[in-house]
Amino acid sequence: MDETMRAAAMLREARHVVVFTGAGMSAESGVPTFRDDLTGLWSRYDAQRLATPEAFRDDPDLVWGWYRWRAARVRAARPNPGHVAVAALETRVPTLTLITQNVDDLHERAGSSCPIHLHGSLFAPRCAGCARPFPAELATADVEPAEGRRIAPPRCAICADAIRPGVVWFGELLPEDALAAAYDAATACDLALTIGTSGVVYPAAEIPRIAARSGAPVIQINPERSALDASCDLNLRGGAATLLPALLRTAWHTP
Ligand code: BV8
Ligand code: ZN
Repeated sequence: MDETMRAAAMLREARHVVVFTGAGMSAESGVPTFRDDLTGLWSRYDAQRLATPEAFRDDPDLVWGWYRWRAARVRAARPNPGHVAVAALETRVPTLTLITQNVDDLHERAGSSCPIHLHGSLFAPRCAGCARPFPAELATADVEPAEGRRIAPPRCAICADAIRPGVVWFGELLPEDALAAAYDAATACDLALTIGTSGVVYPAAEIPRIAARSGAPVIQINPERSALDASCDLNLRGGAATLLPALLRTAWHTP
């Protein structure tokens, strides 16, 4: 039986599936990944330098401009067939827990009901001082973002501190409730899919490894090798936008 057939059989039998996604999930929507050599933000900007509280403190306009540019790229993008397949999977398996490292909203726009965002969202700005949420539409009211353009962040109406992106930066703690829910699901599931992640950013990268340690088979979808290969029972080499729809078609003989 070929690997897709084996994966499809496991999917059909599963009662609680965890789907864990990374930047590669959105690559075929044209949203740059962090590490992919061709489009990886990491190679075009020093993402690890920009995605930190220190960078925002030292140069808020550069960092805010970068996130505004990324948010505009996501708004211009559309969910790809991989996102649509993940949303469709919700209606196919008894319980599905979607856990994403991504800060885009493409899972939601594809119809996934409640993704767990471990690293926050591009569309939930908040005050860097008092943490009050800031209306996303107000955060984009001024200049048009452009690659490399500095944009001064708006100020909080209550405490006058700078508005910051609602993402988790390197060196910042992940949202406690999201991480706890993700750990619980990874421990309880009987099958995990890890899709489009290099598996090197912690503690998120623990999720597929917790599923494996808890006895669930783990299936990876990634065109390249990743740090998760050794934890996976099946490594399906290919893009999410192609392999995920094929997997569902094989599992449920849908067109
Ligand atoms: C923290 C939001 C406590 C911002 C992001 C051990 C334990 C705990 C912490 C650490 C640790 N070791 C190191 C750390 C520190 C650090 C860390 O993990 N560093 C790494 C670089 C080693 N972790 C943290 O700082 C975390 N905080 O632990 O707090 C603490 C506090 C103080 C001191 C210590 C600990 C916070 C991490 C969150 C950072 N924020 N995002 C933003 O987006 O701007 S992470 C960011 O990078 C993304 O969100 C994403 O999650 C990550 C990149 O990972 P991937 O999603 O895997 O994407 P990547 O580009 O790497 O890979 C893409 C994959 O897709 C590739 O494999 C490619 O082959 C594949 N692909 C490409 N095309 C396709 C495809 N797959 C399928 N289909 C395709 N078409
Ligand atoms: Zn404030």
